[in-house]
Amino acid sequence: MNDLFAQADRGLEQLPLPDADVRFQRDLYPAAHCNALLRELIDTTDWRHEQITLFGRQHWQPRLVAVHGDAGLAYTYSGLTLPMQPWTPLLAQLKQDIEQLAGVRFNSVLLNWYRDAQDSMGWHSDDEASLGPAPVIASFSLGATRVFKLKHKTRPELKTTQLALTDGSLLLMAGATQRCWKHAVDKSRTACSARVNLTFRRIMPAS
Ligand SMILES: O=C(O)CCC(=O)C(=O)O
Ligand SMILES: [Mn+2]
Repeated sequence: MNDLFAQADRGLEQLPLPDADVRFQRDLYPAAHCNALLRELIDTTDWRHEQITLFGRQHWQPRLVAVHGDAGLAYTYSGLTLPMQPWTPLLAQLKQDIEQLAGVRFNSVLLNWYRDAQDSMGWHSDDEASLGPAPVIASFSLGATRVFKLKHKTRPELKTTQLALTDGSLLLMAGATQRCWKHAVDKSRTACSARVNLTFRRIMPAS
């Protein structure tokens, strides 16, 4: 596997991936602030443990989730529609800071709480029609570092890439990234503490 982490060490840096626009920045906030954000999000979010249907069978998702966003929007993925909760002051502030870096506006955020090393996310693309053909997705990580893997959908000669998403880091995915690549967060082979990931998105209102 390629490890691009060493190349992405200062500022919002573009990763050298074909058919993709992926940028990475470490340390959006000081560590103490990230720690306070993590605690507050874990303690105050209305977390849900959901079941999804895979190949006709029901499974518990190996993580907890929540969605916040503008009134009137609905977010559906893997056949699951999560209730959209309103912006909290904390999430609205994060959204504003991240919009400045990303240069785009978001109207929703999906939160994932990986409680320990056993929690994970399987291979997928954020390619629901409601996100449009070339969505900009801003992924902000807090807490334990977990490995984010990227795999091209049709070019097996491109090795799976891995990127360590550290506490306080921001990953931007844009352009053809969702159309051409899948991503995943595996279970961790070593014990780890909690991680919360927030993916800010722009959902197109249903017409
Ligand atoms: O936890 C992560 O870094 C990935 C989250 C993700 O892919 C998603 O919410 O769609
Ligand atoms: Mn995703």
